[in-house]
Amino acid sequence: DEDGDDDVSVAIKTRPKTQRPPLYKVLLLNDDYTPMEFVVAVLERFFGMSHAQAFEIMLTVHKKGVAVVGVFSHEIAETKVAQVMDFARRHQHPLQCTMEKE
Ligand code: NFA
Repeated sequence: DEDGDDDVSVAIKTRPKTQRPPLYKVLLLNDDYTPMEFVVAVLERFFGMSHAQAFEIMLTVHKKGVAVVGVFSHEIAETKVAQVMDFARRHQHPLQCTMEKE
């Protein structure tokens, strides 16, 4: 080149920032009154769990106080929470379901 120096090139890999939408954990909370079988039915109906899976997660909530029952987009998580809360209310159980950003 013009000044006589040698050109030395170093290739640097750049990673284009791929945008992923945030995910939300849907949580089920324990209480003293909702029947265990009702919670199992909720997990089967709204979260597509097998009976065995649902029973296992229900027991985790019962013993630990809370468990993550699924991870979804904001819109799907909101829908799940609304479905569970509505189903519980209609059956007059105090079961609580919430969501939080992962
Ligand atoms: N703790 C409730 C009971 O003993 C069962 C339950 C489990 C409620 C998970 C809410 C969530 N009947």
